[in-house]
Amino acid sequence: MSLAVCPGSFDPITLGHVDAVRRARAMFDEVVVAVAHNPAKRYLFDADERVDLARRSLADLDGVRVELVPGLLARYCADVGATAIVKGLRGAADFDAEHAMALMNRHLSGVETVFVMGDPALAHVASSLVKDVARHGGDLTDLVPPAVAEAMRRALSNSGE
Ligand code: COD
Repeated sequence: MSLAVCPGSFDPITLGHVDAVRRARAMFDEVVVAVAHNPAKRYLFDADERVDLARRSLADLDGVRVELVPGLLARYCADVGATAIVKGLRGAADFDAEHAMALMNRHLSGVETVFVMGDPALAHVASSLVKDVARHGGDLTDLVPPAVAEAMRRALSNSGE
């Protein structure tokens, strides 16, 4: 049984993430979407909310589950016997950011990272940009699943942003 781990912040999960998870599932028997922590980012949603939104957005995908992964991703991958980490790429900027992480994860646990090219129609979709669109009252259709759009509007109105 092959197992892929798709890690990310998912703050929040977007249609670009969903596309990458679908592509991972087409190659591996089972996929764990690992909601992890990136210290470089300030999050809109706490970890439990990010997990909940990811679960609701991926509920129709068989063989895919969502887990909160505190601590080192490489340790989690070794613990669960992951076949590979799978990351989506939008372009060269993503590759530059991912290259060192892939080498570090391999150094720490021996796990390889497999990259999938995302749908070019979603290449502009990033959680940070989507949050900016939401803050300014823009249309979130075609960017995030409907439950995520609703949660973003609520979170931003509660935070007064
Ligand atoms: N199309 C295709 N792929 C996409 C799209 C899109 N439209 N949008 C995003 N993606 C991809 C990104 O390229 C990335 O590969 C993945 O989806 C997740 O993106 P984000 O932005 O949600 O997540 P990041 O980049 O903040 O995730 C960083 C991690 C949380 C994975 C990293 O910090 C980590 O592994 N943290 C755990 C602690 C650890 O082990 N640290 C050492 C790392 S070497």
